[in-house]
Amino acid sequence: MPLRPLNLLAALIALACLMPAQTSNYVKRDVMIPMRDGVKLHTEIYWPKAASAPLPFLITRTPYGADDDARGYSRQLDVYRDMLTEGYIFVMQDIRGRYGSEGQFVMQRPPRDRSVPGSIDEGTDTYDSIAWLLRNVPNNNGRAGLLGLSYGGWLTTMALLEPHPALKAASEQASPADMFLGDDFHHNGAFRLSYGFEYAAMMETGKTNYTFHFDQYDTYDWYLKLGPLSNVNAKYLHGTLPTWNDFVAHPNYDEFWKKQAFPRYLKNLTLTVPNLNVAGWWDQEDFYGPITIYQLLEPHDSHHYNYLVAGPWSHGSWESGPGDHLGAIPFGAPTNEYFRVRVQAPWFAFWLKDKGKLPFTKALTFQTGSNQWVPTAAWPPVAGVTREKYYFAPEAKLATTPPAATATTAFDQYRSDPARAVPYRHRPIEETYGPGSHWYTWLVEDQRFVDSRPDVAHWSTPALEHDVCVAGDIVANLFASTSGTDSDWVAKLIDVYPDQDTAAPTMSGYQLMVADEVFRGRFRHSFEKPEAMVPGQVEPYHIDLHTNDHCFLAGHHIMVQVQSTWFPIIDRNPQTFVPNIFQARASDYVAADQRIYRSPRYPSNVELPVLAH
Ligand code: PG9
Repeated sequence: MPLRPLNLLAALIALACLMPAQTSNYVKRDVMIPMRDGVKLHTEIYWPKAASAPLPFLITRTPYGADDDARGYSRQLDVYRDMLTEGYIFVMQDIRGRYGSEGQFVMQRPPRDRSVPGSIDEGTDTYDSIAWLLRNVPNNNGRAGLLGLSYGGWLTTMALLEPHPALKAASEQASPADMFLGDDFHHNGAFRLSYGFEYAAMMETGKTNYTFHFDQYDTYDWYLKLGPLSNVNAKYLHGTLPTWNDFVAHPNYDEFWKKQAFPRYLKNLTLTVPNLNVAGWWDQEDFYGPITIYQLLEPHDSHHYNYLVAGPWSHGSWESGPGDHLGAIPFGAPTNEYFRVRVQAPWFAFWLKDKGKLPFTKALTFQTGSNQWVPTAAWPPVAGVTREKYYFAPEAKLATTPPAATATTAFDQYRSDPARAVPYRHRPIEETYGPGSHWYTWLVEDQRFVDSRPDVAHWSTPALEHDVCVAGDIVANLFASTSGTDSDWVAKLIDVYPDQDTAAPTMSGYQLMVADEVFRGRFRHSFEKPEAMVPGQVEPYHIDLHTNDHCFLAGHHIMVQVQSTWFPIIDRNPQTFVPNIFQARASDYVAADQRIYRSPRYPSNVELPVLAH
């Protein structure tokens, strides 16, 4: 994640406060550290001038550059602003092939084959860097900590596969875990078009970040006019970006995706390094990742080194600012600061400096709605939780009782037309990381902007008589059919505020999306082997809406929305089955009639882990 304009602004303000008093307290060294294959990585080392005792290293590795200011100090130092006084040797390193480092950049280079002597990956680069730092930087205490956000989180997780013995604490934050199933590039096989295209262009056009030039401010229009995905290479990229070419060549969950995804490597790994997994409930890029990494490591965490923090955050928002709200949603307290000061700083001090005690024992989640931090001994919690189904019912209602026996063929129907795709956020849809972009908070946007569209179906409860708090895994169980031969199903769980919210009038009727996901129908039986759908045939779809911790307060409504386009974050499903959607023709994109069933035989519902009240 490059510094976003919002983050950048916050970073600049913060840095203005830090400078020169704080940053000039550091001696900076710029070095090229040799790796085992001779490639040298550009590294900045910041040593606190006043330090008398030996200090641990705190390392961040990044593909986005250290982003030095006019005085040559990395703006990334701001990430540590609440840890500066503690005393660390801060290290920032450009990964292979990016910014000042030698070698070749490979998007999420898969773990190495250990049987090949001298083979490298991002884990060995971290290992070699730590070894060099221990030997070449005087007055270190022999310990290293590693943390990073998103791509940096993924680099951190990679370093846990073959960790250097001096690595004593790590924190993967918003790391992707599987780019086909749940993170930046696809969700359940549905391609994340705007993100995938813009990110590939940013990373692979040159050695430093590049911004693709759109000739339209509202990229919704641009992507619609683009037409079939084959036009990306035909008109713009001409086969120059390896990552885009990989998207085209690997439309299914094949070895290309599996060998870079974490399940294979983490499912039997016993952590030997304490790791703090950090996730944001409204992370628009990588929420699946940190939760999945935590879950993969949990069954064999015999040293009790696997920890989880989840807060009311967008992607990495916890790194800067107070965090007392996200978009229009207030949290009643500065949650970002809480994390940085009360969790992250003591966490590293404990493991790297033997100071203080750990801030919590296993998992710490921020329960939204009630707006409180809740420590738990295990996540998801089991005690006091019952799985309750809320069934789709006639007249757009959501009911706690299953459909009546008389309702034999009941369904709701809408027409999904790829030519009139539902926007995923308010238009204009600015380029993802462009000026004024609303990318960072789109998951908390008021969903009323689409609820009256004829191609968005919805069901909701009456006003709740008491709070309904959910903690754990949410699933949308849809029974659906299409008149086409391929289809996407997008399910959204929404907290609808009271029609007249006397406590917060401007929030009256607000539709806050709490959980959401897309499922590409062709993969309903297998992500490896897509299959055409049979027109009119009802099929079950169990859509994982992921884990959550949220209270629907008394007076609010629980709503579910279902739609079949979510554009351009998700590419348009042609709704005609073709072997590879990246090679679909314009004529393959057709409108289809979608039915969501709510009969005794096909009781579509959303399943919630409800806490006893
Ligand atoms: N979400 C970004 C990313 C991580 C890993 C691979 C591709 C993209 C990021 O913010 O770094």
